[in-house]
Formats: sequence, structure tokens, C-alpha cells
Amino acid sequence: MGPSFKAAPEPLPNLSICDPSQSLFCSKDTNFLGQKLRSSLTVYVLLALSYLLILILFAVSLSRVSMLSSQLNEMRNELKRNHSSNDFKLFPCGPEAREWEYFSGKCYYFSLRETSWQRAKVLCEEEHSRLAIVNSHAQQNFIMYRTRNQRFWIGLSDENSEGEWKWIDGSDSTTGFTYWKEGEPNNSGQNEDCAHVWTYGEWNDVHCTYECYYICEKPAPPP
Ligand SMILES: *[C@@H]1O[C@H](CO)[C@@H](O)[C@H](O)[C@H]1NC(C)=O
Ligand SMILES: *[C@@H]1O[C@H](CO)[C@@H](O)[C@H](O)[C@H]1NC(C)=O
Ligand SMILES: [Ca+2]
Ligand SMILES: [Ca+2]
Repeated sequence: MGPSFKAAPEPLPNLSICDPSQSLFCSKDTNFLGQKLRSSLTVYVLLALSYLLILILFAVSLSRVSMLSSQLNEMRNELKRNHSSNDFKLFPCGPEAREWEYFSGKCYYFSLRETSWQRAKVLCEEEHSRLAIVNSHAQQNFIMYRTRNQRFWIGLSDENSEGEWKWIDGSDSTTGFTYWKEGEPNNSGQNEDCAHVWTYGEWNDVHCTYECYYICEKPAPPP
């Protein structure tokens, strides 16, 4: 049996397809799998990198946009401030309240409808103002030119005590500026307790239920 054992030696398995210098996986199949795995790994890495890049780009552009928009906002605000300051030059009583007219630190509203003195008082209060108190020649002139001989209620009455004319803020009118028409107040019919401006802006007392236009007055808003 011995010599027969000396038959041709079995050839060594061909290892050439499994060159360890080329692959970690030493078989044709595993080598192929490894290559596939590696290439997909590369793809994943590349994908991840590109995602990262996109994310970074996105973040950068986002910050740019937010910076730009904040700058834009700032400009818009400045423009608005400029506009409003220009508007305030034209309308010191507020661009949103153009029916109020500015004179010497105060704002005046000259009503477009006529009503009783009491109702006029309430209407002015509803607009956070009061019936006008006239205590200077300048103010009297302004009102006179503005009322043009029409009857407008002012904040003056003697309804609490006959003959004691008081301004709506409680101040005594006899000690300060007055502009009564000659012969007024005459308490005609013992029943004239409210004052209005009339011809040439002169003051007259009349029934408080008489229907007149009215003048409201309030401090001008701060600039
Ligand atoms: C606002 O007005 C100021 C000067 O009053 C001017 O320098 C500035 O450019 C103006 N801004 C805009 C946005 O118009
Ligand atoms: C008294 O005032 C009223 C107006 O309120 C006027 O119509 C009347 O003529 C005046 N009376 C006199 C006597 O001046
Ligand atoms: Ca009276
Ligand atoms: Ca009178």
C-alpha cells in the first residue's frame, strides 16, 4: 500500500484569488461581498458628508437670511420712525387723529354736529378731552378764526351757582381772561347757565339745552 501512497501529490488549493494583500476576506465570495460592503460604506459616508454639507450650507444661509431680515426690519423701523416723525410735524395731534387741530401745545376738536352743553361735555370726555377752557388772547383768536361766527360750546357755566362762572376744571373765570360779548352774561329768562362763543368769537350765556357745536381740548401727545 506504501508506494501507492506515493501518488501524485494533491495540488494545493489555489490561493491566488485570495490574496491577503488585496483583501481582508480570503475567498472569492467574501472578497466580492467585502468590495460591495466597502463601496456602499463609501456611498454612505459620502451621503452623510453631503448631508452635513447641506446642513452647514443651510445653517449659514439661514443665519444670513435672518441677519438680512433683521437689517431690513431695522431699516423699515427707521423708515417708520422717519415717517411718523414727519407725520407728527404735519399732525402734532397724531397722524391717526387728523380731525384734532394743534394750537400752542394743545389739541382741539371742533365738532361737526350740534348738541346740548351737557351732552357735549360727555362727548369730549369720551375722547379723553374736555370742553375748551379759554384763558389767553392767543387761544381766543385761534378759536375765533376757527369757529367763524358759529355757536360753539366752551367749558364755562354758572349752573352750580347763578352768576358764578366757573371753568369745567373748577377754576374761577372772573379772575382770569374773559371775552364776554358786551351786555353778556345776561342770564336771559333767569335760565342761561352755559357759555358759547358766537359772533367774532365773543362769549354769550344761553340755555344749556340749546344745541351748539362744541370745542374739545386736550394736551398734545409728546413728540
Ligand atoms: C431717516 O432720517 C434720517 C435723518 O433724519 C436719515 O439720515 C436716514 O437716512 C433716514 N432713514 C431712512 C430709512 O429713510
Ligand atoms: C341776552 O342774551 C341773549 C342770548 O343769550 C340775547 O338773545 C338777548 O338779546 C340778550 N338780552 C339782552 C337784554 O341783552
Ligand atoms: Ca346763568
Ligand atoms: Ca345771554
